[in-house]
Amino acid sequence: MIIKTAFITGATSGIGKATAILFAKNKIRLILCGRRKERLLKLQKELSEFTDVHILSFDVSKREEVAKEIESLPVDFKDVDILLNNAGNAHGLSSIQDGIIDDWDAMIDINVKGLLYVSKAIIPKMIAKKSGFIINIGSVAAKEVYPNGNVYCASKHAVDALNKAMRIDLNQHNIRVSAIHPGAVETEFSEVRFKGDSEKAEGVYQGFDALQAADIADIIHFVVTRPAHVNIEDLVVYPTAQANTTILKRG
Ligand code: NDP
Ligand code: 8X3
Repeated sequence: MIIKTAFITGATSGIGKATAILFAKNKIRLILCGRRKERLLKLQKELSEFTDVHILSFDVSKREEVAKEIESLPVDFKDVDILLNNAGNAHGLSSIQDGIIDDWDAMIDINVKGLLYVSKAIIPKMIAKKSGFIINIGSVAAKEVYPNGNVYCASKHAVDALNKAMRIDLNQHNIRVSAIHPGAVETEFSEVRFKGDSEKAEGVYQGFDALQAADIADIIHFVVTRPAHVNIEDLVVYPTAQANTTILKRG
């Protein structure tokens, strides 16, 4: 097997972390990113028995930081084959009239602009070697709008549009682009959305079998291991109990 290198944003938790673990076990070399450096260091230590791991601690929404950190990659990690644009979160769940502008800024800055800043720094490396794979993590909120989801849904609709745009513009460079759009995945996502209110966050996943981060990692791994001539445009993945963003069978 050809050894590949994957660059994963949001590797400190949830879907990004689960993907890092699965990729490591499949001997994919890793560049793991996130703001919480102590978590990155711990994960690096754990996964080093399987593969080479480099860590970069930066905030995806800080344009200069993103460029500087990616520029700092050591020579043997500069050649990125897979970019997993995963870092992101929802901040708040309120009507448009009650929305908090700082929350809106956070979602647009991280989920949309952050994804763009990271992609802007990595894409030239892929163009230069005429190959690469970009996986964008959208959401079912990229496909539907639900009550009080307004700006989070808008940010993920933007990810859906950018996924399509990247595939069009990068087609001539032999770069594959795919998106995964999950429904409810039990991660720290709701802790962040509800700003540390654990009771509210835990309630989101009660009474049904939510998707786990490892389920999404498995799908990401499937997508990136298709033969070179196969590109999956996108996949929408729900837990069985969830029919769409508003219909969820509990109990
Ligand atoms: P988690 O909260 O568990 O993980 C979010 C990750 O994003 C963390 O590693 C966090 O790292 C990173 N992150 C957040 N903000 C920043 C930032 N400003 N700069 C750098 N990294 C950042 O949630 P999930 O694993 O569930 O979320 C991953 C992706 O999946 C997100 O894009 C989310 O929107 C999407 N998603 C989640 C669903 C769910 O139900 N859980 C469903 C559909 C989509 P750190 O804090 O260390 O920086
Ligand atoms: C996370 C899933 O339904 O809370 O993107 O938007 S949802």
